[in-house]
Amino acid sequence: MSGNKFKDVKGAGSILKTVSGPSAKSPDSIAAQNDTGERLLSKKSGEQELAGAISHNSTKASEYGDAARLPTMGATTNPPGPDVTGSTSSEIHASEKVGSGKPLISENATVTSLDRARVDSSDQPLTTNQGGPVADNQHSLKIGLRGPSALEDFILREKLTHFDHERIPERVVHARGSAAHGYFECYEALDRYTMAAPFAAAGKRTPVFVRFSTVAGERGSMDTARDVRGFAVKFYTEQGNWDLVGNNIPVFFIQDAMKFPDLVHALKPEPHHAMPQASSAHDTFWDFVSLTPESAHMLMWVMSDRAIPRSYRMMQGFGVHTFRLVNINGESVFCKFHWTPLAGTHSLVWDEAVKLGGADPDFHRRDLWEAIDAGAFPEWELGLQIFTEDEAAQFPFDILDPTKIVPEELVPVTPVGKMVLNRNPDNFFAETEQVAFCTAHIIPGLDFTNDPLMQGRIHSYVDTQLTRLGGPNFHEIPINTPIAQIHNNQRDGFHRQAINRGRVNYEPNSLAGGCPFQAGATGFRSFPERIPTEDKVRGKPELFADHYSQAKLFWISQTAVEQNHIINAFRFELTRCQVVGVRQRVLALLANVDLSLASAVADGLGMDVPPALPLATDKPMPTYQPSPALSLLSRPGVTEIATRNVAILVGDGVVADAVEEIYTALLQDSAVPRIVGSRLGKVLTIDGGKLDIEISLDAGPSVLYDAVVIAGGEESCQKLSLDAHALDFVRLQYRHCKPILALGTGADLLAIAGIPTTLPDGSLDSAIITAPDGQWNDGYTTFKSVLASHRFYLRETDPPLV
Ligand code: HDE
Repeated sequence: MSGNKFKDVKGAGSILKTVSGPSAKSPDSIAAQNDTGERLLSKKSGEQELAGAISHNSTKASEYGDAARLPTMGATTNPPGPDVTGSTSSEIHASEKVGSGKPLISENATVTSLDRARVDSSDQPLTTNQGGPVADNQHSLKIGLRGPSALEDFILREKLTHFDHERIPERVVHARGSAAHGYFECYEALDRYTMAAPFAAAGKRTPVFVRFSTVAGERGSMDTARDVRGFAVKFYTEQGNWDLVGNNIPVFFIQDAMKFPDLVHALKPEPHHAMPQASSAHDTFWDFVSLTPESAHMLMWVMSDRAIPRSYRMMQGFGVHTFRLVNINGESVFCKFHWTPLAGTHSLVWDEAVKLGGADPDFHRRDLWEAIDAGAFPEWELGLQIFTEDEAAQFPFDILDPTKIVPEELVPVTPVGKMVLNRNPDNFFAETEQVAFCTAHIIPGLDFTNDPLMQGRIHSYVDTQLTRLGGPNFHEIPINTPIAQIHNNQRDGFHRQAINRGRVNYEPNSLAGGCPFQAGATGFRSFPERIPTEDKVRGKPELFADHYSQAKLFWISQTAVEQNHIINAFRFELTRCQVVGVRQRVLALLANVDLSLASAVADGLGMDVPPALPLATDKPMPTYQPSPALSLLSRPGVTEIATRNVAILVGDGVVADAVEEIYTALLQDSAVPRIVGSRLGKVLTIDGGKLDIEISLDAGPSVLYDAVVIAGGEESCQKLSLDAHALDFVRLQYRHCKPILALGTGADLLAIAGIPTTLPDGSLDSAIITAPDGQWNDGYTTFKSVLASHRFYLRETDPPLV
């Protein structure tokens, strides 16, 4: 072997050089036979072998014409040894930092579970970010105890610098939100429709991270504003991440991405004085939407109780757009996604939502967190509306129009799986704030449609992260990494974490054996939808011009209670507007939806209904029969009282036995009782004992509870009646249609507060339940059943009596 001539010499020879080499000789003619030389030789000769194995780009011809329709797998060949595709032959040297010295082959170690990024500091001393121990965390370094601070104080400077940069831009919309981990479990394999990984087999579980949000408010705004709620689900599948970035309302305001910035500008606080926060109740919003009549349908939903959910756990979610499912044979059907909460759909009442904004701006965040930590895991069923292109062509609306639903009477919703949220995040910023949802994140088996709103979203969500998360490597932030492997030739950029081995960062290549090679037919392939010959054009299809028939459908599908709430919501919003012309235009829009609605709203504004807005089309529009599925009240969900908050009002002289027994009964029913009194500390019980107050009336006002129990005891009742907070408490429980259980003389408090025990029609208010102190069992059973149905709307009057 020619290398022999270098035997026993020290250096490795010319093979060490990183540039040029012999023209045709084998590389071993230029290396010494020592360890270094051997390693370099094996790497270099392996490279020659690899390059030789791929003589040409064998898939090139398949890139053209019809052949390109079926992508071919890239040419690949295995390297003769792991060192051949490494960056450096010195990688065998191990250390605590560089690792074992044994390269990880075919693996991306950045995609392992979040455990890789979790930190716990128990039993650890304080350090700098460089890991240096910090001796004193109380003082900056000064020249003398009363002297100036030293510039060299790198510990102070690191601490302040990090602090100074702790904020990132909030999301431009959906800034306020809360999230949780969980899983999706498939009921049955859906392979006849889709090869999407989460639907591959019955019982298959896919991890998910779900973020709920409001749209308009800033990051610190209140949870209970009237607003659409975001419902974004990230599925971590073995085929990559799939993000279903939906809302709790199945339609949208606009029909084309071009109008999104205008819509959001009009909705957000007005630009001159940055008011109002988290609210659509201002002129610019109503100005824009009344000039954008395609928003009529969405406005009906947003003015309904959907926009003030009782809990994230009690609202539906929708994918909004029509998507495609694609099976392994490349056959496709259309699909709409529906999430339905097993707890039923339930809402706040408006007066309560407004007051909650002050009493607990974190109401929904707290509710989600507490439920999950308590083991009452929120659950939703995923349902699909599946229909063919031919069926879609017969619908009286365009399935590409995001202002339209596909009524359930036309295409039923088929349940396909269940989502369970069973784990709160460890760290709000690292997970909930840094999670990056993106409509472009889809996986084989799913595809987009030409909905022009969706098409714009495919661009926007990646784009926005570049500013929000500081560059193109946001996919490497632990919450965003898939559980699937990531292998490509993207490199560098701010905050890059992956350390890619080897010198190859391009494709096609032979020097890395062609790797990573294109997946070909097993990779994501866009559905080859046929586009008829068309002109390039800016415009909308004709059916998009039907702005009102589904707004009407929504209106006629609501119960009387819900219709009243919608009327009041329009009144509230338009009252907050100042420009009469804007109010008038909204009334003119409503006149096209329903005259009784328009005139009831006008009545609340002291106005007459103006002539209806001109229609955008003179073509006849479809009429629909009411769809009961559109009423929130049609989905009561489970009939249990788990997680409902129940206040037990007590004062000195309370009959404690009954309180303690009811407290225990509520706990047994998995409800959340709290003993509420004028101030923290203890109250004296009627028999001389003491009872602990858990929260005071001012810190825990009525709106925080789903129901109240007024404890018995003459003195207790009298003491409470002297505290206006207690009187407010029971009045608001009444006004907000919540069940009231009064034990023994506790009922006196209701009379003092002026609460009627009969309904406006003279019949008994069956959600006001009285029971003797010692015999509360029957009363409790009735109380529970009213509480399970959430609200007793029969009590509601406009204006409220109490
Ligand atoms: Fe979004 N939307 N959106 N949106 N959206 C964002 O992405 C956008 C739309 C939705 O919890 C942003 O990461 C455009 C419809 C949710 O992190 C941004 C258009 C629906 C969330 C963006 C729409 C949504 C967002 C802001 C019209 C219901 C919160 C920060 C073309 C199907 C996700 C971010 C989370 C967030 C753009 C319309 C839902 C700017 C351009 C319709 C749930 O990229």
